[in-house]
Amino acid sequence: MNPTPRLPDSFRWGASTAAYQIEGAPAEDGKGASIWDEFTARPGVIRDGHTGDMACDHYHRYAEDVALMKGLGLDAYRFSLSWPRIQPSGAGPVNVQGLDFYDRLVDELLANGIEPTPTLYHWDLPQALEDAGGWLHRDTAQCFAEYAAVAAGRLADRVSTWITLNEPFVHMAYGYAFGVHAPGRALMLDALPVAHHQLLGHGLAVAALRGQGAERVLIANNCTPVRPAGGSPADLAAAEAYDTLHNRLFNDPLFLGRYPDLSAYGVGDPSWGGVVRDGDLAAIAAPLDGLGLNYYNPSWIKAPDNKAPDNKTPDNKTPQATDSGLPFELVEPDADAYPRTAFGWPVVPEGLTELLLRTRERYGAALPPVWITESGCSQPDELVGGVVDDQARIAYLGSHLDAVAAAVAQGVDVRGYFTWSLLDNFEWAEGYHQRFGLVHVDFATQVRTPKASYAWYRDKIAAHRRGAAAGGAPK
Ligand code: IFM
Repeated sequence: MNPTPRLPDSFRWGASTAAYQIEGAPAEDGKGASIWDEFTARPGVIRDGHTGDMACDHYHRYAEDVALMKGLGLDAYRFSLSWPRIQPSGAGPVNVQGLDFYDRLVDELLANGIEPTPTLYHWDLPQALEDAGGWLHRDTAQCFAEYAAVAAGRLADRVSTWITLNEPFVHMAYGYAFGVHAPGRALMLDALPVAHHQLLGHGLAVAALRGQGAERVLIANNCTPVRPAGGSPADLAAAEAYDTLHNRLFNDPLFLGRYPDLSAYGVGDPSWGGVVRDGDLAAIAAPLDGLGLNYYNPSWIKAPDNKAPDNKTPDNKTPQATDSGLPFELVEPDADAYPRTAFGWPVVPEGLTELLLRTRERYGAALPPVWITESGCSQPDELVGGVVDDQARIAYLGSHLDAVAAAVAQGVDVRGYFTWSLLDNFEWAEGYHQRFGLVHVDFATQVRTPKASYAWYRDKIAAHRRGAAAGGAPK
């Protein structure tokens, strides 16, 4: 029997969060409104009317949270900067107090031996920019680059690794196409310019970050291995179309310098009707130091039925394409085929190996080193007698780390793993109903309780380091 492959000795261990999901303090110290502040105030859009107004109160409790990270022995912490905390209207005047907060956080991390790894944009666009057209508008890309320069101008003396965008696919699809996330626009295929303007913003931000001395720049794309639900030509074509929209649209321009064929979406013209301008693809394809991959599960795809539209989004899933004009339909695997998370998402660790191998196969030498920038699961965690015994999360993390090791053994250059998430937090349309953290948060009292998975991850990291120091990391 082959032993389970090892992770490289130099493998980096991390955890991820995002500003709106943990910070709270939505209007403190000069912060401007974001689209999530505005969206969550609308009745009926978030389960039980939850908002991120308090979240984990990380804005005030960051030192306690860094101590939790230190207890884990993290190498790196991935968090996001709130753009409207730094630039309240998204352009022009800078809010120095906002930068001061991230300055304190960065210093606290460094003092505890943890590498700060900020993401510039995790979906909390300044509301003022949304009012001017948001990511449908090309100028937002330029504003994003200016904000990147401001953030790096203050922090790049201590921050080496920067991530531009988080999951531009999800932001386009949920925020602008289906309207179940902020800014709540339901434009379906008319949301496509959001993809290009985010990617253009990314490319312009890469240059801005490097201009301020950033050493390493990545993007974090949410990717999924696409599996046709059946073997018919129609199912295979639908799977291709979904792969194009979810994965290739956001990776091809970075690593191939061109967009994939979007004819399945009625886009025949390479300029997308004037959206993609001369020079844009060169800017987007600026060399990167790494690709961040956020992985949760594969997608099973079949050819669309021509049935009535179903815009329900029960489990934070992409709404079904029906007579909406989309050339695919998402289907669920058999109920008993895989374990499920509390969200109902299938647990498919081998899908992560598959994703890494497919990504390497598609981009070959153009693919930079990969970091898993999110991987984790929501579970029905309960605090009983001061303990959260989240064995399902432990199994999830262990199997997904093994899946990374399997890809590494087949030659994929994976440098690190950030679990989602450090803390239970505000899970977007689901409010506080889905818990993803290694640390349980009581949202009424803000008491943090490390779960069993926290101790497991800590021990896993320590064992890996011991093995590396002894000349070969154990599994
Ligand atoms: O909580 C989110 C995160 O903000 C982006 N990636 C997926 C996570 C779980 O849904």
